[in-house]
Amino acid sequence: MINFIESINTIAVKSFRLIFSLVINFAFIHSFYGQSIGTFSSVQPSAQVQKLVLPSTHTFQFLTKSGTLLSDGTTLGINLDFTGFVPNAGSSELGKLSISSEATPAKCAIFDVQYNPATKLWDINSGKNVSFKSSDLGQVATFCSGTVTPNNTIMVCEENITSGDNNVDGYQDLGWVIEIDPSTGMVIDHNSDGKQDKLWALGRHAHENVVIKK
Ligand SMILES: [Ca+2]
Ligand SMILES: [Ca+2]
Repeated sequence: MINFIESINTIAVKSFRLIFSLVINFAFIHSFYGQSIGTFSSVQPSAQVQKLVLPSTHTFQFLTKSGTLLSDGTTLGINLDFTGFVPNAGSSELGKLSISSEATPAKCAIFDVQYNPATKLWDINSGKNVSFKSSDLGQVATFCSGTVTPNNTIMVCEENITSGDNNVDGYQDLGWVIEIDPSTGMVIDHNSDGKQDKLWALGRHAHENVVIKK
């Protein structure tokens, strides 16, 4: 628990998990580059409510929501969780946005996004879900938080260690980290055998998140 005082606060932000099938304050992400994502004026203390309460220093732009039809004919998942922006060539105004779903089976959608300086709004395309090959990975479930790596990839974390080896590869299917290349929208094949991989070497447990130190 973090106790805030009524003043300017600076915090580290793990993820924005909004509880009503929702979406993303991408203005936060943009403000990350302009000033600081974690610096804000306190909101007034109140009872917990089922709505998004923003400090006066931040704005909100609706981008998408659970159930939205994507360009591949699938839909954006439920229980949206980790959201990662991968810049295009270092740009703070053009890149890929990944949105994970903490559900079973889990999903991760990749969108092209671009900031419009004239309107001060983000344009978002219709996106598509990453294809997780069940023959390679077995099941995928409950992507909790994750990270954007220094290599401009996305790591998603399974917070689920239910036993089972559906693809009979000798590995329990669930409880791993998975790395995705947002430029291709594909799970990375780390050993070049033509099959998608989970990151076995990071170990199997209920992964909440992953942090990479350069
Ligand atoms: Ca397996
Ligand atoms: Ca492989």
